[in-house]
Amino acid sequence: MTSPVSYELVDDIGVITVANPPVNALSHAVRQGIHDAIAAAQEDASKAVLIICDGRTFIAGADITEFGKPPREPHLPDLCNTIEASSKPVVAAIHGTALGGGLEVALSCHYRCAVPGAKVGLPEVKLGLLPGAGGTQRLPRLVGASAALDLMTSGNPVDAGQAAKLGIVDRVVDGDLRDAAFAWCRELVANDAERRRTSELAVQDVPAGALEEYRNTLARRTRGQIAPQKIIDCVEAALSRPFSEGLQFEREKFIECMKSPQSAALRHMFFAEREAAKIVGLSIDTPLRDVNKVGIIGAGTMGSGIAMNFANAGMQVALLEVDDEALGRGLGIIDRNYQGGVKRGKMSEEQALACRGRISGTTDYESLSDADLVIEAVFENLELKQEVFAKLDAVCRQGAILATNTSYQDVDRIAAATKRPQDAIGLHFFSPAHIMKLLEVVRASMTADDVLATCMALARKIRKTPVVSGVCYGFIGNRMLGHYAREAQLCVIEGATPAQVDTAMEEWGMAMGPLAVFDLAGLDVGYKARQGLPQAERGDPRAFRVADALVEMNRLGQKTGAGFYRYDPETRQRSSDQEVQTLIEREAAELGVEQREIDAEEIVDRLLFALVNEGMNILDEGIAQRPGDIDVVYVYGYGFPAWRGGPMHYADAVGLAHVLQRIREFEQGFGSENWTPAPLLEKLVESGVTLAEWAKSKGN
Ligand code: 3H9
Repeated sequence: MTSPVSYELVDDIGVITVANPPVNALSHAVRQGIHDAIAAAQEDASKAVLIICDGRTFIAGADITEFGKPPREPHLPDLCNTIEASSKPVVAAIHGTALGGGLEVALSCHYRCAVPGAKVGLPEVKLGLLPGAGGTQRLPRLVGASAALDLMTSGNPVDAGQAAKLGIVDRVVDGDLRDAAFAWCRELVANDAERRRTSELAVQDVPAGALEEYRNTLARRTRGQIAPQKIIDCVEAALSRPFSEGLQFEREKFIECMKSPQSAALRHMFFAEREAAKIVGLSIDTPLRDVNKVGIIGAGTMGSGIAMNFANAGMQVALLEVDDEALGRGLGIIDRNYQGGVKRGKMSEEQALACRGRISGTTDYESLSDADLVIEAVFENLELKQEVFAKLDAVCRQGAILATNTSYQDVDRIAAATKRPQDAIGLHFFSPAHIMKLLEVVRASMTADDVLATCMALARKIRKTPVVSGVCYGFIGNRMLGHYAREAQLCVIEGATPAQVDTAMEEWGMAMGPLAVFDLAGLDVGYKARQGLPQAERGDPRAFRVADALVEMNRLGQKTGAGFYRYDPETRQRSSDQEVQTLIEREAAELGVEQREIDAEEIVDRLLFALVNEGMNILDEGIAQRPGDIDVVYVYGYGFPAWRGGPMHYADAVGLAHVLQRIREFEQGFGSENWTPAPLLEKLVESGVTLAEWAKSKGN
């Protein structure tokens, strides 16, 4: 097999070229190749060595697919030491992204240059890891402990300009990178430049107490996660120990992280997110439709947020409302959102103006006649949505994509209101639509392949994470949420306080407890959705007694200052409310439910396993393509902690047999109406197969 690393002597420069597409990850063959090339350079006539990469990027890190497999020499930390120990100056020439182990290789070189568009960073924390090839020891020596901590605990990359300011790269070079790097190598040789070894630099001390303060702030920001704290441990070691000891310490901490369930969950999420973009049975060569002009119907909070996504990606947007007053309100929301973005430093004033300039308002359907994509975001009502689609059918050009942003309704029935159901699709955005990453792409029974492929590509263009869902009530996310919400509210009726339910879930890792989320979304939203359903389809009537009563008391949640909680008008801080407690006890008494103590474990298991059980049904019915897709929906759309890996990965992690056992206990205790084990779960447990194995066996 040919090596992905080549070495050649060009005049007196030894050139190591890495060519390991797609991202030049440091597979065993790459590590071996660089190791051999450095060794060869020590013996030949080269006077300097250049490490450069082919393709779209410099080395983007260790090869994540090798994690968990038996390690093979040369190990990356040793390779970095070998590079640094070279008797000839080594220069890294960076383009694209030098990430993780890739940056660690560069930090081991004696000099670094980069093109202006390059980015560098240590994103290991996003995989539940820490830089494990000397990064935690070399970066603080190069840029100081404080900047190194920020880079490593955020995991966010910096651009070449910032990297130069920080001292990570020495030169930002214009023009052809190879030519510029060559010229620099010659200059270094001519000047008999020293071998600058980062490991030999002294670490700048930090003020007393600064690390502890950093630790505490980070503990609050990254609640429950172990890798960020271990990064601080390593920086502490860099400050207090000789380099070699620091490196040893880093190795131990890296291995601890690597073996942790948190890293397994985050690595699962890394691949799940990328897998979700792939559609089973759809060729990657499916032609795409051109989308330059987008129409949005309905300028409420949702429609306005959706419009901003497309404008931010450079597309023209026409926002349609029934009259000028409603239109003015919608455009006002957009103005305020852009002003907020500028204030928070998310975009410059000029960028905001340019984006806002791409959005025009209209009250006339005719002005959508040249749109390439129209998304309706009107009130959640089937007849109304069908009416809108019929109007679109009349005015839109042939080939335009007609999308509905419905959260629950049957996309097939909406599509049937047109004579072109093949052009119809669901695009379910999450609120606030200009911020939330998730986009459920609902494939209706007649949706054409090129419509689906175009929407998946478009999602990436507007920086969303798309997941394909089949048609069913609530699609993947909200259908599962119904079961989670039911259990949360039943726990309350049975004796847990709203605060106990929310705290249990938040301590477990959810961004926000379920009842606080309902208050945030508005209790009237669920209320109206329930009213729109036939009685038989509303679910367990005991579950919604309290929420319905709160709506009838005009306690709609945060927007009225009260819902399951009372809210401070200034800080929006929630506090428990005796009035709600009295209401709960009264409803429980009327239902004949004897209230009892419910511990956090029961709350967590009931809520999460209700999600998992319905997730299994969704997989069995083919509504979701694979378990990882469900995990992406929950992590990107519902505040599920990424370090738990989404509900389906979590089920695998705690063991499907345990999940089934708990569900059977709940079935015994609470009845089979809410708790019938999903047939797929029973089947997997019976055959001793994990969900991940099952997905793999199906080729997913
Ligand atoms: C590390 O370095 C640990 C060390 O400190 C210590 C070790 C001892 N490995 O994202 P894309 C695949 S931890 C294997 O769609 P983009 C990816 O799965 C690592 N495969 O492209 C996808 O495959 P497919 C630290 C990888 O242009 C394909 O490449 N580094 C890796 O949107 C294209 O990826 C990181 O965490 C990898 N490292 O974005 C960087 N990276 O086509 C992780 C990607 O089959 N990578 N693949 O679906 C990224 O952030 C992005 O991929 C990158 C490109 C920005 C580079």
